[in-house]
Amino acid sequence: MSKKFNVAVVGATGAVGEAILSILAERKFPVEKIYALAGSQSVGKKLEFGKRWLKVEELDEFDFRKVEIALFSADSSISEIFAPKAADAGCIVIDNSSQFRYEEDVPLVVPEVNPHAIADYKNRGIIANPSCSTIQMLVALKPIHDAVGVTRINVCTYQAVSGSGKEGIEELAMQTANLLNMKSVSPDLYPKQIAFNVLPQIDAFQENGYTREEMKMVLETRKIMEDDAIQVNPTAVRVPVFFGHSEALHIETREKITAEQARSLLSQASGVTVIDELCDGAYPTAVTDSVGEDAIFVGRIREDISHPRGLDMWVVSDNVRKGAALNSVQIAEILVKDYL
Ligand code: 3JN
Repeated sequence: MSKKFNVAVVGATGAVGEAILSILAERKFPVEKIYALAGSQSVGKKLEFGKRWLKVEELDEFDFRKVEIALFSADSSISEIFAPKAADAGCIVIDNSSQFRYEEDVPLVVPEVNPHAIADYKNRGIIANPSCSTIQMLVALKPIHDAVGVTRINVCTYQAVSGSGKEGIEELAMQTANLLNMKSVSPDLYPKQIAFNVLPQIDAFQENGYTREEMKMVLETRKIMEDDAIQVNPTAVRVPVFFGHSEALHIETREKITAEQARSLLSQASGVTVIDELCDGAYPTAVTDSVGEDAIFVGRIREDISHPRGLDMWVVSDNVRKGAALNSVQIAEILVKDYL
């Protein structure tokens, strides 16, 4: 019989935490015991795990010696304190926050792109999960980078409110309901009204004029692709969509690649589904194609008429699933298969 593992999910009551539990059950991850952990306000709540219900336990009081793997999907301030604690207790942490992503000895992994980096979990006992907007972009670009070298990426994102967790979903739902009922709204989580609007800001502004979300895409792309020469120029935008991030990518490559060649490469790539024909609606959209799916979807592949080695494409993905929960579970699957 194959080995089974004791697993903890930290931040289990959040949008990503709940998705991690459901994906672990759905993919039959070899779980012996599973613990759902969260802050004191959630203790005693019940969460679904396959056909069972788990009682939420308090993170602060949990003894990480009881588990071999911990999947964290909490604030970076929680990861900062508890991930090293868990690693010191001998547990391997897969962390969804930005806390450790840019530390040199912590691997930052997208299984379709750099699965070999998982081996470096031994350095600190921590593996970092990239941000959702980076994951879907790199799953689409890796096959092209391997074939012709991507030198520059201009990207504009259209990110769903679930990227901000349950509070983002609540804010869009409340504002939409209020406005449809002729009531006024005032922003709370987001800096401006999100319902029926588009906000060119995700996360805090940095000194260089970009936002933190945008700079995450720059730094993470170079680390995951293991190529410090890749130039990335992002604009990250919040849109009034509940689930599914979209991205318009405009890339420049070292050698010319035709749209047809790119379409063919991407059609064979792992984790990618291409929907791309020159007729109405023959492209993927976040809501109608990506939600609930493992793959990222690519369409609108075309040669850039303004650049001899430019290529454009449209990429959509379920941000809570492949952008966070599934990517973490895929890392855990490789970890137990190849390293434990
Ligand atoms: O807004 C999105 O669509 C993605 C947001 C991710 C996010 C939100 C708050 C804090 C992160 C992240 O994963 O980078 C963090 C963080 O850990 O810094």
